Amino acid sequence: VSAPERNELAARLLAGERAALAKAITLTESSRPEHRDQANELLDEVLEATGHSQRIGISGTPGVGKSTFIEAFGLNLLSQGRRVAVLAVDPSSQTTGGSILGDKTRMLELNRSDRAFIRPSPSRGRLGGVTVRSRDAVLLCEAAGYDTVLVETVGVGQSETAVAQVTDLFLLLIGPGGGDDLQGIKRGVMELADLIVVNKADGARVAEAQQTADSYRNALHLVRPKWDAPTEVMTCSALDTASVSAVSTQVLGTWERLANNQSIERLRSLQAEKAMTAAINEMVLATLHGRPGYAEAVADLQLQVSGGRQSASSAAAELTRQFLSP
Ligand SMILES: Nc1nc2c(ncn2[C@@H]2O[C@H](COP(=O)(O)OP(=O)(O)OP(=O)(O)O)[C@@H](O)[C@H]2O)c(=O)[nH]1
Ligand SMILES: [Mg+2]
Repeated sequence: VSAPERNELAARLLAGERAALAKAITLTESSRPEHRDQANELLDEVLEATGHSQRIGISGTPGVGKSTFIEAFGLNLLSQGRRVAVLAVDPSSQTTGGSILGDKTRMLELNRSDRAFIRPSPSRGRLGGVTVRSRDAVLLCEAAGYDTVLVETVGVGQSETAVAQVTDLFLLLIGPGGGDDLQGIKRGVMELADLIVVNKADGARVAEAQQTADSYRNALHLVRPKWDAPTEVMTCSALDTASVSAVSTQVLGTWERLANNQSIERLRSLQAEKAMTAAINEMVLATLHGRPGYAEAVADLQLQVSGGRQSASSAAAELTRQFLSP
């Protein structure tokens, strides 16, 4: 897009036009450097209109009910007069992308509202890249006037960290049952969570869900609280709107409290600094890969290194000297 086109795109974005938002996000996701440059200019142009939303990360293992929960949560937020954006981050399934593709059809009711925006994010398989791009997408949603941005990821370990880096609060969904071994959820992921929701607490599984919630409450005694209060554990069912509404109240209440004592502001400043570092790393790598002869030189040196004829650090130093020096 040309400069006047970009200005027009910025204007439409700021006016809250969904097609403009979708187009802007596509620009940030492009692998073409000129698109990235345009996206960066666009971001700077609308940056003043960002920052006002609640940024909420939602994660959980496949099938735990993330998409269903997000639709119910999203509808609750809409009923409060809010505008809701849903972004999906999927660094794991770069070949299939199945779960995310299904989401627009799964979140049917949410998708129907003109105050909701659902973006199934393409995956790139590179976590650093995912963080930078997701961050840009969150900012663009805010510029378009969405006042809650939900960022969904499937729990595969590292993707949670990526999502936690672009959101204010992080919800971990877990299934009822298997509370004793804590469902193999890694301690690091529990430490990221601001709220643990034991999902599918309905029908015959209500008691089981309560027990699971209790085991998590106990386990959380061993985890250092992220904020000034211990991490909450709640049960919830997408079939029970009252329970979804209770989670929503808890999330928004926590956000409000952390915003009032400047915790959100501090967190976001740190995130922005880290994002810059991640973007630099990404750009340096991209620059290296774009240099003629780089791939061949890496292949040659890899043989030296794997054959024990040169140390990894000396090979890396040689490469960067050769391809990055002015
Ligand atoms: N009983 C019950 N079933 C639920 C609930 N939430 C989701 N389900 C069911 O659980 C299955 C998985 O739900 P999804 O929302 O697709 O789960 P997901 O975590 O998004 O799954 P992936 O995207 O594949 O990782 C579906 O069959 C849902 O109907 C709930 O609160 N109660
Ligand atoms: Mg899903």
